[in-house]
Amino acid sequence: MTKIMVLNGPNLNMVGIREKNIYGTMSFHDIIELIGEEAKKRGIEADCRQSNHEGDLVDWIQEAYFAQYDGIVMNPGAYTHTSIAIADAVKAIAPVPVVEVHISDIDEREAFRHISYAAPYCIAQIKGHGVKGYIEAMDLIIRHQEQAD
Ligand code: CA2
Repeated sequence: MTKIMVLNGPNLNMVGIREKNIYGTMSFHDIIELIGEEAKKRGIEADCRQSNHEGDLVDWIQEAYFAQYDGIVMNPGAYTHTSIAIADAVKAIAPVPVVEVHISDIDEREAFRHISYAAPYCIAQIKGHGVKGYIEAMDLIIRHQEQAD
């Protein structure tokens, strides 16, 4: 069975509680439940994780490689704009496909959010599509895997 890791970085557990105008009203718990339901519909497994710690995200990206996951859907939160360690980890696990997701459109926000260190090593970046961006990212990985088969 296709197995995808869904990684979320710092503060994503706060969506739906604060800054609803930017991130929407859906709680993080409900987002994870939705991703699980959509994965089930597609006959795949989504292993969803969230951490406020950069090293956890690096460890999980490496785990996805060693445990032979089929791909990663990743919203690194603010680490998107700061973390060379996460970018290096994504680069290191090639050719495992990684899709970067942002709920908000980072290019329409503050200048410091315009840079993503990991994006050059991802097969795609989805931004500003809200929560459905995670589902689109999952579909991109499924399609990518079908093309490889
Ligand atoms: O748009 C996205 O998905 C982001 O990755 C979300 C990050 C932000 O740092 C990125 O620039 C874009 C923030 C995660 C949620 O942070 C919250 C902060 C306050 C209240 C609720 C959520």
